[in-house]
Amino acid sequence: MNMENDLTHTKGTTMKNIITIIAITAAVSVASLAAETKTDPNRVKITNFNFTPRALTIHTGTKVTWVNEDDVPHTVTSPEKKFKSRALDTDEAFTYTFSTPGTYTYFCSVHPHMTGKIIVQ
Ligand SMILES: [Cu+2]
Repeated sequence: MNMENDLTHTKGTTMKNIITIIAITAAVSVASLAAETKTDPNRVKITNFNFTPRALTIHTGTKVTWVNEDDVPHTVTSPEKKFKSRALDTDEAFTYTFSTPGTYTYFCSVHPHMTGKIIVQ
């Protein structure tokens, strides 16, 4: 009788520990997912002489951040002169807030074959 009680008690404790571990794991996954979503959406990476994503769709009033991850300077230049960054060195960023709907093309003035597009809705 006594032994049976002990066994039940041990089982209960183990189960509780497992549930606690699952709960902690779930919380950590949610946290890392939130961090990813937070850093990403309105960011354009400049890597390997490309703007990534090449076309980005955003809502009116959104601030877009370009980050140069290449080891050569690039610019973010609007052909209609709506916005123009200076030459961005490695890890430097340029931001612009799009307050009017429309399609905005841009290119790198150092490497004009590098082009991208922001679609503001
Ligand atoms: Cu460039």
